[in-house]
Amino acid sequence: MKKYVLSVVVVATLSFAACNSGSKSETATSQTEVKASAQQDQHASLAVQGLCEMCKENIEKAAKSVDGVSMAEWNAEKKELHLHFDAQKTSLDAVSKAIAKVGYDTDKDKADQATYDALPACCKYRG
Ligand SMILES: [Cu+2]
Repeated sequence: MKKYVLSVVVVATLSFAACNSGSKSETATSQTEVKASAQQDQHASLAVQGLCEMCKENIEKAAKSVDGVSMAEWNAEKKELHLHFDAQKTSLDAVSKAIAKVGYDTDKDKADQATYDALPACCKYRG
């Protein structure tokens, strides 16, 4: 019985020591890493004009072509693009510009007329 109590004390002391020695900085480092990667993964919404399934494809493809974008989903009813991206690699502005470049207006950037004119007839959201 005494031996059991002793070993509990030893284990407790060891784990206490471990918490207060070398492994402390290791724990702190990995916590920082987790926090940093959580901050990098940003979720954002961007208003993007469009009409049909083809628009959806073009918009999502343009968004995903931007390095650092992990998820892009455009909602045709809300005219809204939902994005997940790595803030260390890209920004909402960069994604917005990539989408405007393929012909779709966002609330940040307007597609130029020539690019818009080249869209299929079903995608002429400007009316
Ligand atoms: Cu379309």
